[in-house]
Amino acid sequence: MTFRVDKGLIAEHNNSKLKDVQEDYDALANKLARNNVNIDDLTAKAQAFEIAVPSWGTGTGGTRFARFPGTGEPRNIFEKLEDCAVINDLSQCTSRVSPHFPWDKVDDFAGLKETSDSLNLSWDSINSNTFQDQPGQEHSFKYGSLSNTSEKSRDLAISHNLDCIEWGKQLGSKTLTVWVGDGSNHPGQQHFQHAFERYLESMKKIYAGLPSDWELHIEHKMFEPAFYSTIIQDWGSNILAAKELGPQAKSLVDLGHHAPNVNIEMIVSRLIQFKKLGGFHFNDSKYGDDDLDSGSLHPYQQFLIFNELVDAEYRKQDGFGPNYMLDQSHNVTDPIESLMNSAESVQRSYVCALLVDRSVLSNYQLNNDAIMCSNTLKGAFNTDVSPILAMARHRNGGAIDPIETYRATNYRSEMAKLRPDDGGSRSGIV
Ligand code: RM4
Ligand code: MN
Ligand code: MN
Repeated sequence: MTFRVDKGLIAEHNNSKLKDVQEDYDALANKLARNNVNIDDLTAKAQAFEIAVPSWGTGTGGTRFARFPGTGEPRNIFEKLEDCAVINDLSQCTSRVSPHFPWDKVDDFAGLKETSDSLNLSWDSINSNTFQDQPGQEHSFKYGSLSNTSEKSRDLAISHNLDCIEWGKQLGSKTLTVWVGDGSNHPGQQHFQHAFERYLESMKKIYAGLPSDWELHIEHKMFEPAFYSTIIQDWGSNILAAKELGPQAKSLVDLGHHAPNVNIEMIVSRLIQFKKLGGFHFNDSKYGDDDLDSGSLHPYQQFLIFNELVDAEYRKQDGFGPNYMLDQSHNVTDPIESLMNSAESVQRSYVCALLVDRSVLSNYQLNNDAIMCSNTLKGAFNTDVSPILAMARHRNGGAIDPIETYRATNYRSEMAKLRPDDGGSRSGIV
C-alpha cells in the first residue's frame, strides 16, 4: 500500500494558519500595489513554478569518510517515488522526478510508469551513471568512460547512455543528462586534446541516438573524482562540446561545480545568449561540490541567477526554457525536509526576481546609475514573499507550512517500521 499525505491533515493545518497568512498576504498586496504590482499575478506564477527532485536525493548522502543513514530510507526507486510524492503533496511544485541509471533501473519500466502516474508524478531528465563500475562489469570505467583510452570501455559507456534514452522514452522523459567524472589525477597522465577528442567522438554517437524532440544536457564539474584535470571541467569546455554536437545539445549548470567566487549568473547569461542553457542542478556550496541545501548559504547568488532567467523570460529570448532540478546530498537532515525547504528557496528566488522592474532597471543601466541599479535588485531580493509562497501552496492544495505538516504525518517513523534496512546501497553520493 502506498502512503499518501492525508488531504484532511493538510486542510486542518492550513486552516489553523490561514487567517495570519491572509493578513500578511493583504499587507504585502498593498505594498506591491503601490508599485502597480498585482499580487495575484505573482501568486499564479508561483503556482505554476516547477522544480524536479533527484531520485538519489531522497536517501541520506555521505562523504568519502562515512555515511550515517537515516531511518526508513527508501531502498529502491518505488520507495523513492513514494517519498517524492510526499514532497510534492506538501510543496505542490515538485511533480517531476529525475532518475539515475543504473541506480534506479527496473525490469518493468511500464510498471514503474504506472506507479509514478498513480502518485501524480512524471519524469524529468534521465541521468546516466558511468562514473562507477557495476558488479561483474566487463570493461572498467576506472580510467574514464566516454573518454577512456580503451575502445571497449567507451563503447560500454555509449551503449549505457543509449539504453538510458530507451528507458527514458518509456517513462515519458525528453532529456538525457550526461555527467562523467573522466579526467586525471596526475599531471601528464592524460593527453588533454586526445582525451577530449575521444569524449566528443563518444558523445556524437549518443547524440545520434537522441529522438528529435529530446535534448542532451552536458554537466560540467571542476573536480572530483579526478583531482588534477576533468574532461568537462567548466562551462567553456561544456559549451564547446555542446556546440560541436548540435542544437539539441545544451549545457547544464550545477551550482556547486565551479571554482569558488565564480560569477555563475554571468555564465548563465552567456549560455542564454547563445541558446545553450539546458538546465540547472540547484544546491549551495561553500568550498566545492558540497551539495548543501539550495539557498542555505548564498541566497543572493541564487536570486541573481533568477534575475537573469526572468530577464530572458521577460525579453522572450529565443530558445529559452531550461529545466530546473535540485541536486543535493543530505547528510544530517531528513532528506524530505531538505528537499521541501530547497524547492521553496528556489521558488522564492524566482518570485523575488519577478519583482524587479525591468524597465526601471534598464533606465538606470543606460544612465550608468550604479547605486540605483544595485538598489533595484536589492529591493526585490529583500522583499519577503513568504505570504505569496504560502498562498501558492495553499491554492494548489499543498501545505502552508510543509515541514510542520510533514512532521505531523509521522511518515518517517512509519517508514522506519515498513522499510527495515536490507543492507543494500541507498545513495550514490557517498
Ligand atoms: C555529480 C553530479 C551529477 C550527479 C552525481 C550523483 O557530482 O552533480 O549531477 O548525477 O553527482
Ligand atoms: Mn549535478
Ligand atoms: Mn555534484
